[in-house]
Amino acid sequence: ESGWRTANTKSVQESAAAAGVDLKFSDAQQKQENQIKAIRSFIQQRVDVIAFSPVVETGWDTVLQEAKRAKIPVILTDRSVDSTDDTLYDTFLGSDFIAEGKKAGDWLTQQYAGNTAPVSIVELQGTTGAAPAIDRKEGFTEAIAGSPNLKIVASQTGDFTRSGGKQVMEAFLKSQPQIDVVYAHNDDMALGAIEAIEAAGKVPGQDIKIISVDAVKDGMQALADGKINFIVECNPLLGPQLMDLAKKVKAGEEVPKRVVTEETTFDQAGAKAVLAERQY
Ligand code: GYE
Repeated sequence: ESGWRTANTKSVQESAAAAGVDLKFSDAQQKQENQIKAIRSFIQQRVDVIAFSPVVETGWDTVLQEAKRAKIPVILTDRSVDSTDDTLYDTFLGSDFIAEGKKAGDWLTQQYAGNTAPVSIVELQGTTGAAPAIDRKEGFTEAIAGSPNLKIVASQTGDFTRSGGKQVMEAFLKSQPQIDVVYAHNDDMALGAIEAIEAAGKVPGQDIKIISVDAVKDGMQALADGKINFIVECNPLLGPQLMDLAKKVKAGEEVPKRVVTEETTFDQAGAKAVLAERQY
């Protein structure tokens, strides 16, 4: 689905090998029904711990109750669920997506501080119903609420993919009389938007400013090249912490209910400075 997902998967697989953990890995191809099938299969195999990244927030209580009845601890990684019963999982390891959206909105607000001219923003949302899509929208909207000239004039899901971002941006370029800023919920959609903007004869990063989230290699390259203006990092390297948490829950040790990933932000100068050392 994205550069982020590839890096996250690699981190989990490499960390399992390094930790001597026997990892059974299932790629659900972005489908909830496949995730549920895989969880049921892991329950039948009587694994020690189940960890997964819920593709959407809703619809998990039944299968998580089955894991609980089988006395198999569950770790939510990357994304969370909307279950009101938090005994259905031992811990949630992942980013604070509302904070990520707020960082994006705060940067934009600073860029236009003191201006009163209208600024038209189009938003490329992540997968419909996914925690990062819901929360990044909430954080961004909250952050720009104090600047009435900053307006989201169009918002649509590009499903976190490059092709989705390109298709939606092509439609926005046709339907919107004026676009000043793109807010993309991930780098892959921002990179798709760049293709559409350039095909329309406009200069990304100049004619249309772009803010994105993730800071994967291709996104950071576009930022260093001036095609993106600001990226909020979403760290995919959850593997080491996941293996540590898995060993603790297997051993019956107490773990925090929430483990928040550490991450930062990058402007164009910042990207140039770190590009060579980025791991993903
Ligand atoms: O930002 C995006 C991927 O769940 C935080 O999923 C993750 C998001 C990430 O599609 O690139």
